Amino acid sequence: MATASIVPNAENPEKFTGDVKIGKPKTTAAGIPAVIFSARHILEEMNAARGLKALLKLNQKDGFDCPGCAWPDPDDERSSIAEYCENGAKAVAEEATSKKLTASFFAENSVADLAGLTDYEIGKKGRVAEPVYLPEGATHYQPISWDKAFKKIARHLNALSSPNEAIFYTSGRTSNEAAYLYQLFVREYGTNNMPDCSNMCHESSGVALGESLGIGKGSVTLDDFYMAEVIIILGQNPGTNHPRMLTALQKAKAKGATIIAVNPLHETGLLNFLNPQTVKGFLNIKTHLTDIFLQVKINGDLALIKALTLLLLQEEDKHPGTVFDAEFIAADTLGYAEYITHLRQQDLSQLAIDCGVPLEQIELAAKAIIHKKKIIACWAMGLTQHKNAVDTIKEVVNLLLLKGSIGKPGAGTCPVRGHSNVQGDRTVGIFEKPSEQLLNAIQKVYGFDPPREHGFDTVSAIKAMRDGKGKVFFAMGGNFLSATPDTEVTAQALRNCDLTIHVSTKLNRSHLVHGKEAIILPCFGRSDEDIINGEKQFVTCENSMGVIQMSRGNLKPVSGHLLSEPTIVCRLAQATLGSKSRVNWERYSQHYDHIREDIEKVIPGFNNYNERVRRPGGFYLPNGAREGRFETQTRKAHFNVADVTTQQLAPDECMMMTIRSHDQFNTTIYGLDDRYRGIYQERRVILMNIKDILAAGLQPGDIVDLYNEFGGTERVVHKFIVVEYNIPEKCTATYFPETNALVPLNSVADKSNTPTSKLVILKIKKST
Ligand SMILES: Nc1nc2c(c(=O)[nH]1)N[C@H]1C(S)=C(S)[C@@H](COP(=O)(O)OP(=O)(O)OC[C@H]3O[C@@H](n4cnc5c(=O)[nH]c(N)nc54)[C@H](O)[C@@H]3O)O[C@H]1N2
Ligand SMILES: Nc1nc2c(c(=O)[nH]1)N[C@H]1C(S)=C(S)[C@@H](COP(=O)(O)OP(=O)(O)OC[C@H]3O[C@@H](n4cnc5c(=O)[nH]c(N)nc54)[C@H](O)[C@@H]3O)O[C@H]1N2
Ligand code: SF4
Ligand SMILES: [Mo]
Repeated sequence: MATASIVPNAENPEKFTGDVKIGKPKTTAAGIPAVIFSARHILEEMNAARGLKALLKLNQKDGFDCPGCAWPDPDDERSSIAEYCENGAKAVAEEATSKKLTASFFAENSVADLAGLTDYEIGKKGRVAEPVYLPEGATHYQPISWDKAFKKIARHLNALSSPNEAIFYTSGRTSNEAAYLYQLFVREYGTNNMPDCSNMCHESSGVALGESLGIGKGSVTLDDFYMAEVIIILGQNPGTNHPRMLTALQKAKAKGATIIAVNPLHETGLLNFLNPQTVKGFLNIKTHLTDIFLQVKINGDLALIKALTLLLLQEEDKHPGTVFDAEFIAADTLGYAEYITHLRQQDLSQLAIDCGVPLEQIELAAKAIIHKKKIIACWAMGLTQHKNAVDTIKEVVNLLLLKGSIGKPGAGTCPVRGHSNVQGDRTVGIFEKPSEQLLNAIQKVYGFDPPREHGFDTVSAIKAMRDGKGKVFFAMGGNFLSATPDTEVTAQALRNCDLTIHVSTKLNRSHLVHGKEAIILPCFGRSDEDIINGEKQFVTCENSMGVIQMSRGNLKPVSGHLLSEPTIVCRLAQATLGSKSRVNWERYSQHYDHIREDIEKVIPGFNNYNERVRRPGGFYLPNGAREGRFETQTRKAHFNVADVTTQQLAPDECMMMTIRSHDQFNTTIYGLDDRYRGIYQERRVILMNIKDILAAGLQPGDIVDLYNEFGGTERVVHKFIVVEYNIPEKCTATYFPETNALVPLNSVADKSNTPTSKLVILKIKKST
């Protein structure tokens, strides 16, 4: 059986081609090329009829929710032919492919053979078409019936000395219905070990917003964008990761908003936009999006925001009552005086040095904000995946609070979520730290005692498996091995397990680095038609702005052996819990309306769920912060005081952020090009400032190895090509997941425990 070679190393996940082509970064996003690229991806994976059938229902009110990101659909006008972007089309192509992996594929290809492929090649293989099982010591996955698979898993789960030895991961594509049943099963089985992708994603936002504003979600709706005076976009690359956000920004600009972008890179999508769905776009008339671009150093954001609030304070001192919203601050917030005292101790020029942005530019940004009252702050992974992420996000909130820019139209917080239902999964109970309210509701409705002890999040789950405390690993979607930090450690952790199980649509590396035994359970994706007892079922999702909508796939599944995620959970629960269970799993599996009837009883905000979700466009969940109610313990919004910390670097060290290329969805690699950044045919690149390249005695095009020594352990990845790029000095960028092996498991954000994937200390040495 293959072992060591399976771990991504110099050759994996992406083989080093050495064949990089460097062009000029693009200055305009989308436009006609985007339309052409979408079509190409669709046609590579399926025939035109199937492709068209899928695209015509993508993001339509009677169609299915895009399996890409969590950006919301417009509440009102939707284009009837193309309410999606290039990356949405790629996500559909990836999922709705007509290629499939049957028993003969697994008989012909050993696990070791498959592990030798790149992630790109693995993704191109097609949908997993039937359940497969890898017995202990075997070299090939082999077919297994659904019944036998469930029995095997149940036997393992029931043999554990404690339910806390099992770990149940969730990725963010799972529907509300599946996620709700999954957490219910896991809790009735007896554990809160429910790590999810959110632990690596917006957990820091959840913690920061929960503590400061009383709700761990954003407060704005899409309409707020069109009323905003200023939109600040921090640590986010919407042109690639939330492309339809550009349409919202374009509309906001047309209505007079000023856009400020904060990013170490001049990301194309923040510069100019050609909307292929408008006449202007078609005629090549672009919209200039960002008015003020602040090129911060990696993790310079806390210092930058503080510099902005200090400049606002100076103006308020000069003209009292003209800058801050005194009435709002007095009525609705706590901690203002302490924050102002702290601010007065700050040194403006030091803050400018700390964030790496010239003071004149910060002053320009302050000027754009000073007399504005309707400000929206958007952010994503550039803020959340840092040691001080929670404090940085709270500093963004401080700015909004000073301006009274929360709880009113055109203003508020907008953490832009990643996976299409990551927010919904959390809403319906996927959380290793469940609230007492949730547990009490479960107890009341079902009559069993859910466990109260908090469970493992992603990082602690890896440690538990590494240390032999986690023995069965079950994943509802995702690609745990490649998405998590410290790849070698995670690989060993998974190998330590007795059994690893993945409910998946596509083959990925987590199926190839496995426990002693392993099972893959193939499921429907968003685009698949799901018919039970002759009736078409639908599921529901929550987007980044708290709208619950239905999603109904319309494509014939590639295989008759797939099950839906809700059905898989019901059958797993029946097999594992048997007659002990207090839940009527059979009823849930007969019609998803029954699941929603009970979600309504357990989760606040879902009243009349079945009726309201059938209305075109769905419904908004309640949101205190949006309505100006702060559901913190004090019933007030909280200012937060946090000092700026700067990274001390030795002369031969620099900082590395791991980012997404334009041709991937997380660990799914669609292609090897990063079109907007002008990098083609090779993912093993490191973007560096020319001064750093020369100071290290290197030249662009050199091949280097990357080292991290956090905690006294040496981590290394080999063969990366040095690319000269417009990035601040001492800052570098590489693609996720190739460099996850360098992200230390123990380097995490305070409070949220999110791996610090945007700041890894690096040493760079020429490859020998
Ligand atoms: N096509 C596509 N869409 C996606 C995804 C995908 O992989 N592909 N992934 C989905 C998921 S799960 C998520 S979470 C989102 C991710 O969406 P993003 O957060 O936009 O994704 P990243 O590539 O991680 O980009 C982070 C951005 O932050 C910047 N950055 C890094 N460090 C810092 C910093 O210290 N300060 C500041 N100000 N900026 C910084 C980087 O230059 C980059 O522009 O996208 C979702 N949508
Ligand atoms: N270094 C570094 N690491 C990171 C990040 C980073 O920026 N830098 N970002 C982090 C973030 S923000 C996130 S969200 C995580 C992502 O972590 P994950 O969510 O675990 O990873 P994905 O790559 O999104 O998972 C892709 C797999 O999900 C399965 N899948 C797709 N659709 C479905 C479906 O409908 N149902 C089921 N059951 N399975 C499906 C397919 O088999 C596919 O191979 O990665 C994190 N890791
Ligand atoms: S913006 Fe996101 S949700 Fe919308 S079509 Fe594109 S990938 Fe899909
Ligand atoms: Mo994410």
